[in-house]
Amino acid sequence: MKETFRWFGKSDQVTLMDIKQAGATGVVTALHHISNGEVWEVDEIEEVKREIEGVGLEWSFIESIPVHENIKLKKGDYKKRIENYKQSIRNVAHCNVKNICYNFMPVLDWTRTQLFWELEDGSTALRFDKVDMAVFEKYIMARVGLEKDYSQEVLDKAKDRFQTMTEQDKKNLEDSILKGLPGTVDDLTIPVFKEMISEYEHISHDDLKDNLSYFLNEVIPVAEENGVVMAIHPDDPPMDIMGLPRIIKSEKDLDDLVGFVDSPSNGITFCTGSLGANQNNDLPKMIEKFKDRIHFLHLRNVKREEDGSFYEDNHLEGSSDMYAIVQSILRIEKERNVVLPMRPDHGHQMLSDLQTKNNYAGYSAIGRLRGLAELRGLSLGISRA
Ligand code: DNO
Repeated sequence: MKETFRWFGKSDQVTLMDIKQAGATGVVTALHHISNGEVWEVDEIEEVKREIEGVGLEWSFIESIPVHENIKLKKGDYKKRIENYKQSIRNVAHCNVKNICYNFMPVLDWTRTQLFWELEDGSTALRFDKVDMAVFEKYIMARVGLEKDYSQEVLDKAKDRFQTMTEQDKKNLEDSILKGLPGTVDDLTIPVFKEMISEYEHISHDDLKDNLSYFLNEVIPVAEENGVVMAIHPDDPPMDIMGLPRIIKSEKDLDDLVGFVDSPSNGITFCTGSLGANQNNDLPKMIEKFKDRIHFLHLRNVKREEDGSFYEDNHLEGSSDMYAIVQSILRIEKERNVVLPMRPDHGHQMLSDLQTKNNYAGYSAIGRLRGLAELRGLSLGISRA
């Protein structure tokens, strides 16, 4: 595996030199300042590339070129937005950056309810708590019809929890869900969020899959022509939330995806944390099955709880068998004769991370360094054994 680290650009407290010291050789980043749906211009791409290469690193993967909501909804100016996307593909290819990660999650990108959840050892982790989610939906955003998406037990617990919450707790929960997470496209307020969600009222899972298929049939030929691979990121968490359809959560969904366009350019970002939060996903089996389409790896481990909650555990602990996962990855790399870019996905806040202000949640320096070092050791151990 090629070791990479995500970098959020100049505003990131983790610098390119830090990434070098972590032992990574590749960087994963995006033009975070460009509005969703606009064209990425060559000079802007080149500037970031120069900066990365200036310290002797490589821009291994773009994460992400986001997909405009109108494309997901197939409405309004979606055709223009798709043309813009095609132009961005041509432009990044022109600059010789040929790997693009994207997702097709409606309205929200990844979602957590707690960004700094304290663990027994004093470090903090990201957490998705089903009861907190129910509190948010019922008492903070007042979503009509949410009851059918939760068990009575969770709803009862949500009622009790809400009564004990301070105003600050409520604000923290709202911010965690709507504006806390790095890499997401927009910070949202409740009214805007509600309006965006209402656009999906009549969009079923199948409709959204049709819209994804349409988008891919438009852009994949351009990607192919330019030697670019597209790698979809699975939905995180891998379940419908807030009544929104989520369509990339399981083996069946990935089967559908690869069938939309039969091309190696129509690929997958295999995120073991996102897919691992669904207990029905057999990750090593899925790696084998989709081996020709996996272009990018996000390695992390979640600890699943009975009611659908989970938290992000240390990379080698948690509910997924990281040994079996890395073994499968090394096997497919050998078979395909490729080296796949991998990034240690997220990490706890620990040691000096805990003193750093304005950290990007999940993207701490030391926590990810620990994850990367553990994964590096695991991989070396397996390949030498
Ligand atoms: C979270 C990330 C996601 C990912 C996008 C890809 O840490 O893995 O935000 O970048 O979903 O488009």
